[in-house]
Amino acid sequence: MSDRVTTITTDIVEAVRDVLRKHDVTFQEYRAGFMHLVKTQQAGEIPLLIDVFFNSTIVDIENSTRKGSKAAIQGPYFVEGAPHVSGELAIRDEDKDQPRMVMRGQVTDIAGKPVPGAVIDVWHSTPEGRYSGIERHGEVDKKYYRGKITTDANGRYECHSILPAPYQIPNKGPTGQLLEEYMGGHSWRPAHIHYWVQADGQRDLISQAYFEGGDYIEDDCCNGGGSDFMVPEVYEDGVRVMEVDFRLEPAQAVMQAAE
Ligand code: MBD
Ligand code: FE
Repeated sequence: MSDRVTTITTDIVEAVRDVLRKHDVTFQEYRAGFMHLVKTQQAGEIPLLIDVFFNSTIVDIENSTRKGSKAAIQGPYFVEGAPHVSGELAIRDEDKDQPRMVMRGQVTDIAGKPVPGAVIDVWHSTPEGRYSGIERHGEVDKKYYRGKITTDANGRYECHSILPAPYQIPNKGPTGQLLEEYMGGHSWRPAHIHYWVQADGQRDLISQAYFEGGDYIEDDCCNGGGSDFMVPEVYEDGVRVMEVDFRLEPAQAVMQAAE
C-alpha cells in the first residue's frame, strides 16, 4: 500500500467524475470514450497518447526545481541500450544524401566547470519523421539515429548525423485521429533532437533541441512549450551546427526539493 498512490489516484478519479458531471456525459459517450482507449491500447499507442497530453506537465513540475538547464518532454520513443558511438550516428543507406547536422557542445556543472565522461543519449527521427526501433513506425532498425556520446576531458562532445524533420504523430492511428478528426487540431511536432544526459553525481537531464524558425515550434501538438535549446540556423561547410551546452546540477538537489 502506498499513501501517495492512494491520494493521487483518488484525486484523479474525483477530477474525472467532476468532468463527467459537468458535461452530463451519457452512457453512450462514456462507452465510446473508453472504447477509444481500448483502440489506442490495441494500436500500441498508450504511451504516445499519455505523453501527448501529460508529459509536458510533468516537465513543468520538474523544471520548477531545476537550477541548471531545463528539461523538455522525453516522449515515447527512447530505447534502452543504444550503442556507444563516436563521431557519427548510424545513417541508413537511403539517407546518405540527406542534409547533415553536427551535434556538439559542452556539458558543465552548475558552476560552469566542464564535466568529462558524461554520457549523452541522443535520438531523433528519420527525414520522414519515423523513429528507429519502433515496430509500427515501419521497421527502421534500432541502430539508426540513436547513440550514446561521451564527453571528452573538456566536457565536450561532437557527433554527426542527418537532419530530422518535423514529426507527425501517425495520423491514421487513434492518437492522431483524436487530435485531428475528433478535436480539430493537428498532430505535428517541430523537428527536434532528444537528449538524455547522465553524469556521476549530477541530476539527469532529459531535454530536446529545436531548430530556430522551424515549423510547429509555437504550435506543438504535445504542448512542448519550446526548450532551453532553440538553436539558430548556422552552417559549417553546408552542415547544420546544433550547438547545445548542458548545465547539470548536483543530484542531491532532487532530494532537497523532495523533502
Ligand atoms: C515524439 O517524437 C515526441 O518527441 C513526443 C514528445 C511525442 C510524440 C512523438
Ligand atoms: Fe521525438
